[in-house]
Amino acid sequence: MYEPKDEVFVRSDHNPLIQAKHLPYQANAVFNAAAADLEDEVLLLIRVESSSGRSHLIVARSSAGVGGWRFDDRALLHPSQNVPYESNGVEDCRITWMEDLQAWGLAYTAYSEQGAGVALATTKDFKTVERIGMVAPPDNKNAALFPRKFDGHYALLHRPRDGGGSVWISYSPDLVFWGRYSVVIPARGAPWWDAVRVGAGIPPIETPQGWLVVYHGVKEVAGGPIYRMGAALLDLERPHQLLGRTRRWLLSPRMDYERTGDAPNVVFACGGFVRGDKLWVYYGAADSSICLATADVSDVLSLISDAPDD
Ligand code: BMA
Repeated sequence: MYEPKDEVFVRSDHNPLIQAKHLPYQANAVFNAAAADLEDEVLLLIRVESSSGRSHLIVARSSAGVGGWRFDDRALLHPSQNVPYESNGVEDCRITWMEDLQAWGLAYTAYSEQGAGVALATTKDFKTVERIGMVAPPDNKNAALFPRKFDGHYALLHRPRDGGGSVWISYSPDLVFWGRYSVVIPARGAPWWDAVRVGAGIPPIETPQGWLVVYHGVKEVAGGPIYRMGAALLDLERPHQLLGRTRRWLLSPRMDYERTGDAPNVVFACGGFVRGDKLWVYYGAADSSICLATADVSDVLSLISDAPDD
């Protein structure tokens, strides 16, 4: 298999791990899964786009996190007229273990006739959810909660469409009311790989050096947008401070399954965790499948601190 030499991530030999044909029911596509490491198994909350074009989120489990996926009988979150802000679908969840709540925090894109905004919910068992509500109105996406509080406040990364295409952070005492907005990872401008839009990928991971944030960056070229993956480091106690970011991307669409699909040239991470010294990242490929890539955490951190030139 072709292994690019300029990327620290190693793709699973089993990619693409999950496609629509693996689901027990008919759907257009599966992609952009959140992930939780349950130690004896990996849980993914996968985005399924049905043939109506709307998406729902359903749990899939696998003991090794690679194959043998078992799907729940019904979706955990499904578009419903009872929840007006989700009437056109739920997309691109990120899961964070919230230490003080002893529950999983879900941050996802909630779609309605008014557009796509950021909604939060919690779950303890992945069978039922407690909705917190919409916390950032349209147009806003790519939200991820930090696992702990800062001076008594929760923190959330998100990406308002009109905020310069940059990742913003905000704080809340109760997960409901949010404020103290600031830009934390700016889009870098042309000609960079993360020129026009960036968005948090997997939830922030605490390391001795700072919060490690895997993010996607978009460059618009004549053939359309290219979505790639990089990483940034945020201050441990003041996460609105950017300490560094990779100069180069860490994963770029190269494989056929990343190049070809409903949205070509897309690698888009929503789920991941650290196991031992490895960073596991589940990413959507071309909006048509779910894939896995792993990297040494120390390699990713050194590409942020050393940021080698071209
Ligand atoms: C983004 C989101 C993602 C999608 C990506 C590539 O704006 O809508 O859900 O995977 O575009 O199409």
